[in-house]
Amino acid sequence: MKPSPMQRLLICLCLASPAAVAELPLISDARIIQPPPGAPVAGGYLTINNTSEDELVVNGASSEHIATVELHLSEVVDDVATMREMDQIVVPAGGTLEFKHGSYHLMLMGLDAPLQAGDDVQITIESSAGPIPVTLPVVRPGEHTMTHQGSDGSSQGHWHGHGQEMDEGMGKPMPKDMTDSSTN
Ligand SMILES: [Cu+2]
Repeated sequence: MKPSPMQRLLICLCLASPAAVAELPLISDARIIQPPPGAPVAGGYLTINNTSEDELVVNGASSEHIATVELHLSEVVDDVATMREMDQIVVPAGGTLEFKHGSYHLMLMGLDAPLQAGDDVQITIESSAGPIPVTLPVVRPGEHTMTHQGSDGSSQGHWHGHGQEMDEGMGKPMPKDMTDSSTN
């Protein structure tokens, strides 16, 4: 007897789901750069190693304690640093993708409490392999990272705690050298 389309579908689903669960990518170097005091946003970084034989599509992120977590890509267009929200980010089969300064990052927005070095933030990354739970420790800006802070932490704040990625909003260009002073 030939299997009905519904039976075939069920067989496919049964075969597919255990593999999908087992093939979560490896996450390393997860971290959030401690934002300046009062900043409503922060940048999160991590490295995703897709060990599976399938392309991994990252298509969202969320956190219980943070209003909005977006996938962002920083880039320099016509000498101006901008960033935009990505609907999805693809990590090829067997490939590694590094979220880092000046490139892909998690944009944590609407922080209701200050993030301090030593805190841990739980973020769930949505992907084609299923939800990926990640713990991101908050760290101070590294010495290798230039820290550009505005004179007013509560101002036009859309920052990452370091230079070049400051931006007032999605895709809206701002001069790279807009601010360069220490916190008052
Ligand atoms: Cu961003």
